[in-house]
Amino acid sequence: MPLSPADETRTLLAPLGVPAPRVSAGDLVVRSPIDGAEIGRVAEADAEGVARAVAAAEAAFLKWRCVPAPRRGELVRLFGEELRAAKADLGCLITLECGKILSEGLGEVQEMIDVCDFAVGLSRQLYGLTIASERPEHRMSELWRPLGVVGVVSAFNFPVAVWAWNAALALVCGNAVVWKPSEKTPLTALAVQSLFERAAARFPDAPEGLSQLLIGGAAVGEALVDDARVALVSATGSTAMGRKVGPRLAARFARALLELGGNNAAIVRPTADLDLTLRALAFSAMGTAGQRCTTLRRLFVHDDVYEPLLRRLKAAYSSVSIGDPRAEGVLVGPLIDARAFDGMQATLAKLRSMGAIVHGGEPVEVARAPGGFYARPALVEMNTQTGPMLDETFAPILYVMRVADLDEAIELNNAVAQGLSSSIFTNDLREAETFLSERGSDCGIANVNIGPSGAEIGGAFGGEKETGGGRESGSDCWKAYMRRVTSTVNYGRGLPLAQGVRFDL
Ligand code: UN1
Repeated sequence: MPLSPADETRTLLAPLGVPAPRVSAGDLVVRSPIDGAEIGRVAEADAEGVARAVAAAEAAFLKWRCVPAPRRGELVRLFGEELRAAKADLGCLITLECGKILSEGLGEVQEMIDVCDFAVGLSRQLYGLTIASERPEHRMSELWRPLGVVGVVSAFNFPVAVWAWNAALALVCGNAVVWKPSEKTPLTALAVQSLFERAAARFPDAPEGLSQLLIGGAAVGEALVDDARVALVSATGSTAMGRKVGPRLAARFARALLELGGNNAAIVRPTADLDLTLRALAFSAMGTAGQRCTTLRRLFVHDDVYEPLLRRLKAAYSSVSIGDPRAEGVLVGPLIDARAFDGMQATLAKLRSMGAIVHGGEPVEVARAPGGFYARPALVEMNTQTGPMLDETFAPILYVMRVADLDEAIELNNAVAQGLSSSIFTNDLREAETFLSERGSDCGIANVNIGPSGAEIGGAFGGEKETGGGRESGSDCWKAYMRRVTSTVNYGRGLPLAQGVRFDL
């Protein structure tokens, strides 16, 4: 019989460097979604605590910015080593605190390790351009300089990887980081902060206070967002949260990097490999119990393959194993809390009242998990894209519609307010390329023959429209964490002016 989540959490925190007193006092009660039982209590930061953390981060930044970037990379390399050593424990703690299955918990730590490796390489590649000057004996170039204090607000569903995308890059770029994790997942954040401190202790060039952790709810996030010393806030969460954060940052001309809601679709065409498609759809729609921002929520299937695909999807949905996410063979764990569960049930009730055909979605009893909120993922047959299908319900609900025409399917893919991720399943080159073309998907991520979720760290991650427009992780996303200086040097004796302007005294 497995340990209770509370007992297992206790065994993991000490090796991860979180002392018991740190998680046994405070007003914020932390519960495992596995059984709803309390797994810790932590103190929340107050306004003064936020100000202190930002001041400490700023002091660290002033020193850190002068450490050469490849040396900064060395700290991130050491942090990656700590993560490798702690992968099993940290992966398990993620599972206990946010309820994703163990393989996904471990995958999340792997994502952190991967982004550390990426950032280490990047620390030697923060390249600027040399630009042809129009003036003789002048040299124009671009210099990339550290930005300052970077705030990171992260969500419960990727409690630590999304912080790592931001922190690893921000650190090699010469910044200090202040992190406000979701109030639902403070324990994994404490563990990661302690692993970071272990790495920093092994690295003499790391100033005190380079990474700060602030536990708390919206008030703490607001104080961070409003602090004039924070140059950039990278925030992941709902569109509603982004609507508050974006304007506040704009009001003080700070940078915003927003990763908000997704309402991701897939298009299935007649030539699709249905075995592959089914597996991809199942992972994207049911994985993480439908609680990824890249979760597949809408499916547009060609008439030729609609019946066989729906039959196989229904079979997969009714047989998928739901339960304790630590157990072998379980693919769908709990929803994060009662609110998420009620939200799912309310959406399904509304869909039924609209006449949609709902398969699954019912509550599931799980042994020894009295306070956990488990539900069978739901498949919903729709005739038109309307009602809740236009919104992101953060739960495993997959809408399925028959759509024969590719242009119409692309139009439907694009006809929602969100623009994060999208996929097409086809073996027809013309269809695949049309989907990726300028008249194709309008999302930040567009895939062929893989689902919309489970992105690698090497690409830029993010999306358009109500998804917020931010890009994190790979490609050239590092530029968001640096300030660009355009520099012109005159190494001649004359003073030619640009555009041929004469200004002779
Ligand atoms: C998120 O759900 O907030 O593409 C991030 C994916 C992951 C990241 C998701 N690599 O599913």
